[in-house]
Amino acid sequence: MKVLLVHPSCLMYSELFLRLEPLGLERVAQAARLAGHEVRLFDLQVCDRQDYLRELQEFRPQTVGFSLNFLANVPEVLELAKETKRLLPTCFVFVGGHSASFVPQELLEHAQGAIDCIVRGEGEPITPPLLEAIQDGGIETLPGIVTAAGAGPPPLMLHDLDRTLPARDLARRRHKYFIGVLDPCASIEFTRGCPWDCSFCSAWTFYGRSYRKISPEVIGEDLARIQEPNAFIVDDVAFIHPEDGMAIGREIERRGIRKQYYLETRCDVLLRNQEVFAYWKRLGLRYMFLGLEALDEEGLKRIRKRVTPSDNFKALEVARTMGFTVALNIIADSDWDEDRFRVIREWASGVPEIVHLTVNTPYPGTETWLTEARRLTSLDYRLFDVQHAVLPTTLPLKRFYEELVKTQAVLNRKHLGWAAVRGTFATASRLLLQGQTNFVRMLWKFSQVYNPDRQYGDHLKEVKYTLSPPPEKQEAKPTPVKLFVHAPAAAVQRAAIADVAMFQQAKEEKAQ
Ligand code: B12
Ligand code: SF4
Repeated sequence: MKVLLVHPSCLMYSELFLRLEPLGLERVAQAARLAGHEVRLFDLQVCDRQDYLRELQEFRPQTVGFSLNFLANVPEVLELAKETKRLLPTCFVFVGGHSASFVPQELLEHAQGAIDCIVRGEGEPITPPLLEAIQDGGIETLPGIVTAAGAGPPPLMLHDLDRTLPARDLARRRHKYFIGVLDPCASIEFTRGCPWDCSFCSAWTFYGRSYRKISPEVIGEDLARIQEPNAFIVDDVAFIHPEDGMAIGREIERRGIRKQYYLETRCDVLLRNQEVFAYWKRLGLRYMFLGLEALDEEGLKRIRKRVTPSDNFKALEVARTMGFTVALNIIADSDWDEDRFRVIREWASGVPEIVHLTVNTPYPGTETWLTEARRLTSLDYRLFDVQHAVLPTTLPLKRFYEELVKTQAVLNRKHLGWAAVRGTFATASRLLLQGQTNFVRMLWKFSQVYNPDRQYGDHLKEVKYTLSPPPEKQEAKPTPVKLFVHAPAAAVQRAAIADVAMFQQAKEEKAQ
């Protein structure tokens, strides 16, 4: 069967800082290919809509699968699905990915027949049986499949992550994927899931708070196939278990692989497993992203981050001493006033780290979706990208964006434009000579992307598709299982939760 797998275009964040290969889709593609299908991959982050329509005419796929990880891409995917059905009426259209898994019914309603089914949960185990059922019948009985006729059994969880290495060869224009100076940059997965349970996040609810690993040998094999000199490790929290980080590192050394790496982790994990991060520094780890989220104890407690401000600041010290370039995130609430923004701005100006600011956004699949007492001010999917305010702002909305962008601009002043050129002149010149322009282009784009008029103006756009609001009656604390896409094997989940308990205990012991 001819299968075309499609990733939608960039959101604000990826218009500027980075653009990464659609790793999940590449893994789904590989599963379909192993089952004998002819698969192509199309990424609208690096190709345009006209190219997509041409691809449809030329390849004439019998089935098209869209990846919908980001809620803000919903309207785009709905329009693409409709366009696809218009051009190829007999083509079977399906949609999978993180966000699609939390709002399957409403997507089918909006699509008015243009989407044949939604795939909830991990795509690798179910895509081959789905493609078979498209030909032979029985789609509605498959696990994780939702059609207009109803939902099949709960989704299957992949029990062996080693089996489907991503089909990287299917991604075109790979030179367009980058993050900062890591240009070009591939992506790689070491582990899947997160054992913590922060209330604003759906990474843990998607995987039922489980945590699974790819073996060091398979990671080594995958890395060895990567042509790019840089790799973005997509794990939610890298190196939770120090022994795994060491084993992967040894495999990389054994194979003589030399690359530069970027990863995301928690401050307490960095503090606890310093030797792993120091070892990885030697292996080429250069950048890390720490989800600080809040500077004060109360803010951290509210989102159940299970870390203290003092640990966060200690971790920053450790990362500085080790010589990493660190980016971190603070969540701005829509109730922030000028004073609050000023405090954050002053702090951001005084630290060497790259400080990102995102806006508190309740997403379907998060605990806050069910507990947030404030009513959403917009149900426009496109605004659910953590760069827009969808809760009532204390400041007038336009003023809120002015303060937000003024605070985000600290990053621009310190780390982009001429400030960046001074520190990276040799790298920038080398990249340009190699024909890699992503990094250099990024340096002067800030005001084009982050702009209060643009962000405010987005609220005034005509809304074609609206998100179903959260239930009227909010809950104090929903049972986690209510939020899960995957109900994990109890043993996997128990092991994951034990990890968090271990971190908690170590912290308490240290405090005594
Ligand atoms: C890596 C990552 C990124 C990468 C982008 C990767 C990419 N090109 O897609 C970067 C760093 C650029 C990024 C940016 C952002 N991200 Co992000 N990101 C992640 C992260 C940590 C891992 C995703 C990943 O690669 N996983 C590994 C692969 C193998 O899994 P996967 O992609 O989920 O695919 C599997 C399934 O979803 C499914 N599947 C996926 N597609 C399809 C398609 C079909 C047809 C089928 C059948 C199945 C299927 O099968 C795959 C294999 O099992 C997730 C958290 C998470 N754990 O999911 C957040 C996450 C997806 N990001 C999130 C957000 C908010 C953002 C930003 C908006 C943040 C910002 N600061 O602005 C931006 C937007 C970027 C954009 N689109 O332009 C939220 C999404 C919230 C939502 N509901 O919309 C998440 C869930 C994080 C969170 N804590 O809540 N992100
Ligand atoms: S630690 Fe990170 S990935 Fe895990 S639940 Fe919290 S925010 Fe989400």
